[in-house]
Amino acid sequence: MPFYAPDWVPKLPFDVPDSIPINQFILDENFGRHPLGYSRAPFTCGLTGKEYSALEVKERVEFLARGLSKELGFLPNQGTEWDKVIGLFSINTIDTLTLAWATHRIGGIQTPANAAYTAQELEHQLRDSGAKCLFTCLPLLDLALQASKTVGIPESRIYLLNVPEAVAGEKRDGYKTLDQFIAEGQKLAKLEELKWSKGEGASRTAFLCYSSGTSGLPKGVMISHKNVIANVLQMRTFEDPWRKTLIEPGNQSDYTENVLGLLPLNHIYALVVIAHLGVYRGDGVIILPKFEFKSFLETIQTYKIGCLYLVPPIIITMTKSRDVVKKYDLSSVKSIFTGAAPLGEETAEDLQSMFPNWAIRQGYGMTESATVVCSTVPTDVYFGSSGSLMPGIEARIVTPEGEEVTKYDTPGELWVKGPAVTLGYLNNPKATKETFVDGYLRTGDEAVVRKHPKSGHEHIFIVDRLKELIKVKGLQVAPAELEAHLLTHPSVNDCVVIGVPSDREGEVPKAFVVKSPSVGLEESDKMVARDIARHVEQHKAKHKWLKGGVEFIDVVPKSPSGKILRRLLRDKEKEKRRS
Ligand code: 4UU
Repeated sequence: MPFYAPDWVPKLPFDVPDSIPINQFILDENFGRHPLGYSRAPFTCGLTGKEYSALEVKERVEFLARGLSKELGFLPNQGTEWDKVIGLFSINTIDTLTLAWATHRIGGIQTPANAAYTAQELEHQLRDSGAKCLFTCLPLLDLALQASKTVGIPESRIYLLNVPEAVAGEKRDGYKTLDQFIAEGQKLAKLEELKWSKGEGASRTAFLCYSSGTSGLPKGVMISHKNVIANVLQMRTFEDPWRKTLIEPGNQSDYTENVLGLLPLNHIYALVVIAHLGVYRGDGVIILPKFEFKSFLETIQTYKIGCLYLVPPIIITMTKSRDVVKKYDLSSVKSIFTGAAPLGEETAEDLQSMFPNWAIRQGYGMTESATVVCSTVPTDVYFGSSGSLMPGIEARIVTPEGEEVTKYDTPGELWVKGPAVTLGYLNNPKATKETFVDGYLRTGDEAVVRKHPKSGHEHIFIVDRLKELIKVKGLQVAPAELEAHLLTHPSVNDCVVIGVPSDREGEVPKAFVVKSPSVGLEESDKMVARDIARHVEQHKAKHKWLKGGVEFIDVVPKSPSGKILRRLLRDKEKEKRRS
């Protein structure tokens, strides 16, 4: 028995367009977008105040597309999108989406990498995606050069996005900037429009974001133009009815507001929800390149931000620093939205006690479902819940035995179907087949449906994770990736990595290691553990470090078929923490 969006959620106002690129949907007023001339500046830098109006963004996208086309020889109607993959490795900037949309304008793909990556991690994505060039920024230039050299992207194809001086560091000449592309593009002839037949928007990849899915190494998730357009339309339709009620009557801005653009734009949450949905709706996205508590609070105050898009660790920082938070005027905030990892009920209550007027909302989504599957609404608050399904989504809860759950409060794996479910993993038919089944995405998350005690509405609760994935501050850490890396250390004979609870970060990775016989008796466990942890620190992004520790075991518990029994270790660890 599948379930759907509840009755109070409006139906989608029109069929999801499937023959246009994302940039056209987001920036063209024909598709129900807020009139360009009247909306807020889509992107404003929270540090410098520099902004581009909607009309400027539209123009810059067009000029940048011309410049890119000339430099790289990428023509809108020539070749496939796989010949035109453009890498992005940057902190958030006010140009990040201009670059994505210009890439789409010429029928290309953007593959955005996590700005916290090491050169080695970036290298994996660049090689796997077949990126032909890389846009980066000054603070990350050296890492970008290192990675691109190894994969054969020439230095002449490394380009720079502008970042505020405060975070840029030393100036470096010799790399073409996004503004130079735009200046050149201004002098070039108009490009041909993309000529797509019906359905092409549903089959052509627009973004290639990396996710490890239910197991294994990070894989390229093929996100189509239609996927992003669909989710923007779903969220807008879902949110509009009550969002209008949050805005004061008579407000000329027509229920648009400033929203916080702090979360990394390479990650699906910020990419689709903050940037695409925000700009489509006419909101102003206030971009911050990194999290720094005081500048975060100052930015909310200065730009009178109405909606804060957050992840649980930032909320915890706020609730644990009441005195600092109180010094700022955050009265502009009407709602906060959190996702990417579970928000504990107690934390939600703490935050609510600090700000009784704020609507605290939670959303649940995945890279593979690009993006939001369900979310709560301010009119039906239920802490711990991930809310109701978006319009157009069909969901099932399935037990490990393959039976469909029909009762409340009974756990099973959440399966979802809908227009934003992505095309699968690049070059990985096996993983695609396992995860995308009969049009459904198997989320690897365990869910239950509960009835709201007062309203009686059905709510989805994500209660556990069945897949291997670890979420640190909402960011993905793939155990298989760390395990493969640990095995390259001479002291490691076998190992398994699991996530253990952390107050601040949600979860952190912990390694269970079977020592190699070559480890000398004179070496203390502490020294060996330290050395193993350092091996990770030298090669992996900070959120992957073994903050949960290294514990030595005699043997990795495995099933008769050789499958690692992670659950056994997780349960043991939970027990240990309880006692
Ligand atoms: C418990 O994290 C994301 C997407 C986050 C997102 C998207 C739309 C949040 C709010 C929103 O509206 O994507 P990935 O691919 O990095 O990680 C996906 C995994 C899920 O499978 C689940 O295990 O992250 C976990 N997750 C959550 N878990 C995501 N949101 C939640 C949540 N509660 N609210």
